[in-house]
Amino acid sequence: SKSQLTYAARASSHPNPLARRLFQVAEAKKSNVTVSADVTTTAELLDLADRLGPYIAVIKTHIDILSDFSEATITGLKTLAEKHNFLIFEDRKFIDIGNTVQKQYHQGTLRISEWSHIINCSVLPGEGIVEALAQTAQAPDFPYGSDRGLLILAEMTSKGSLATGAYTSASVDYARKYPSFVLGFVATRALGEVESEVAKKEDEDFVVFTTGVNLESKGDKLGQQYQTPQSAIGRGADFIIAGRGIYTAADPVEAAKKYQQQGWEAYLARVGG
Ligand code: 6AU
Repeated sequence: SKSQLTYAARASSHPNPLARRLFQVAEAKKSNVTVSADVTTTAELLDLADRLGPYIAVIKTHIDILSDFSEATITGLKTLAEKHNFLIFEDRKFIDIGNTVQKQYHQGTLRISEWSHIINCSVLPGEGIVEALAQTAQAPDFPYGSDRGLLILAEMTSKGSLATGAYTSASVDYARKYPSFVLGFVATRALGEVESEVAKKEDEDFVVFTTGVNLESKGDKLGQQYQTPQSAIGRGADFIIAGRGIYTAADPVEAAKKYQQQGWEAYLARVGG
């Protein structure tokens, strides 16, 4: 599968411009780390983004947990993304009928389409959610061009997750049906071999983001389950997402460097480098 190839090779061959950019950033910065910056004020978010920026490929936000979201949040994030060459992933997990998610994505208070390169959705509502988000992002008058993409939440890391079986298969089906907008998956493993109603194309190259990555802990009191960067990348993760393992560490910069180094070594081992 494509996970044996280097990020540079995948960057040069991938049909999706945003996936190409993602792999280029990873290669340039030698980082496959996404930091999940789950802090609750704009000042903390921008401070983390600036300090961790050099060591990460992507920053993942939960913009609706900020107590003071404003224009300054958007401007700050965009400026730091350019300064440090990282992409922004808003973890909004859209999960509704097409008409609603289009408005949540492209209008509304949070203006997600304006600043977030990557979004994610659940396929619980069915294929229509993917179709609706793709339609918005690929409309001729959409202002942000091909610089936007979707990850399908195909599995979850929480104990007792119901995102399994037919749900995960449907995630793969829809990714294959909308390859110009779907970058890949949030999942705990590569999904290329999952049973799917849609035939696999030979050059298929979905990007796998794996969350629930932590070097110090096996889980939390609310059902989160962790694995290490090595295990995640061994199972097929292309990008590892770490939140509390980094931002609650005594020294978040040192922690980010440690995840960067371990994530990169695991990637090199996988591609035989
Ligand atoms: O490292 P943590 O546990 O502090 O944070 C994990 C982050 C959180 C979750 O909302 C998110 O990853 N997450 C997701 C995502 C990214 O969609 C899916 C999932 O199954 N589990 C999970 O923890 O911001």
